[in-house]
This record gives sequence, C-alpha cells and structure tokens, in this order.
Amino acid sequence: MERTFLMVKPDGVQRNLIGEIVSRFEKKGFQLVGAKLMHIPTELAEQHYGEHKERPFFGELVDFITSGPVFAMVWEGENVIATARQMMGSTNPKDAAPGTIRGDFGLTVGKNVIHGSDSPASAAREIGLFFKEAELVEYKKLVNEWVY
Ligand code: 3AN
Repeated sequence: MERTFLMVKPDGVQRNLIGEIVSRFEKKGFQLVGAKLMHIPTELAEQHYGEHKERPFFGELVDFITSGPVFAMVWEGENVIATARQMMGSTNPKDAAPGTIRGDFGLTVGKNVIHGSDSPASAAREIGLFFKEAELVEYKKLVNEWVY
C-alpha cells in the first residue's frame, strides 16, 4: 500500500476547493490518513521546493506557497502516487485534460491549485517534511471489505 503527499495550494484554499478536491480522492477509493490547514514557513517552503532552487521562478514559487494557508494531506492506497498525479492533470493547466483537477479548476502554471508527490522517493521526503509520524492515522474502513 502506497502513501502520497498532496496539498491544496493557497489559490485552491482561497477558492473554496478543499472539499471538492478531498471529495475526488475519497470517491476514487483512497484513504485519508493525515490532514492539516497550515501556513507554510519560508524555510519549509524552500526545503519542499529544493529541487527547483536554480529555476528562475523559485522565488515566485516560495512567495506564492507561503502567501496563504494550504491544506496538506497524506493519502493511502494502491498506486496512489501515480493515480493522484493523473487525477491532478498536467503541471500547466492549459495542457491539463478536462476532468482533471487542474484541467477543471486551474488557469496558470503558477497557481495550479494542487501539489502532489511525483515519485515514491519524493512522497517519503514530503510526508516527512510536513507530518510527524504521530499525526498520521492508521485505521480500517468499517463500511465493507471492498473499500480501503
Ligand atoms: P508538478 O507540481 O506538476 O510536479 P513541477 O515539479 O515541475 O510540477 O513544478 C513545481 C511547481 O512549480 C508547479 N506546481 C508549478 O506551480 C511551479 N512551476 C512550474 N513551472 C513554472 C513556471 N514556468 N513558472 C512558474 N511556476 C512554475
């Protein structure tokens, strides 16, 4: 069973999209194991986006992600890392297919509504940056054996 780190960015929070986004992953069948609304401190933003340090938009990226609260989440399920990326759509919303989160709600690459880990290594790194082990909840869904 895989885990991934997903985050509704400040534009998504301001536009009241937390519920819509959580709902999509719940309905898909994934399980929420951790979540919090938070302001990202600058140091954490710089660590999180460390791989983009040399890119021209790094400053802009850090300014934006620290500009307002984000909704940070950990989701669990089979192939959740790659499937969540598919559900998010392409990085640039102009290329994102309708039906994806960025295709339905995003307009520009800077403000593209959601972040999601792109590999098992980045998922482990990002979950560790944003959550303490004790903030992640292990539980079994009691509904029936067909849902996680
Ligand atoms: P993704 O979030 O789809 O993994 P990355 O890792 O290539 O995309 O980029 C990280 C973040 O940097 C993106 N979510 C996007 O908001 C921002 N970004 C990427 N390219 C640009 C750009 N040309 N100008 C401004 N921001 C950008």
